[in-house]
Amino acid sequence: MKKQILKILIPTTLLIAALFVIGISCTPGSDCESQLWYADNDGDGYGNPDKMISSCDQPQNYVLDNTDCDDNNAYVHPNAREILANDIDDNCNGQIDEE
Ligand SMILES: [Ca+2]
Ligand SMILES: [Ca+2]
Ligand SMILES: [Ca+2]
Ligand SMILES: [Ca+2]
Repeated sequence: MKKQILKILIPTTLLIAALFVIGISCTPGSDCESQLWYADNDGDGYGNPDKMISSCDQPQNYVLDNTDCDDNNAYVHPNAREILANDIDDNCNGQIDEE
């Protein structure tokens, strides 16, 4: 009778132990919270809202910002000064060459 109990008990214990180990081995990923990174192609520090990836660590040439309206022009970003008469929305406010 005792042997039968052990026969059931041992595999159950092993199974629980195995699940515990699997659970522990999974946790290293949990202390890293993945976030969305946006491509900063022109290197002005402002990201392209159309080009994003999710990652824990900052990928090269990616930033957390997503407000660059022209990621091929480092002079165009939300903190840039509007340059008149260049037909470009330099400061990303949706208006071209406003005063
Ligand atoms: Ca940029
Ligand atoms: Ca830009
Ligand atoms: Ca503008
Ligand atoms: Ca302009």
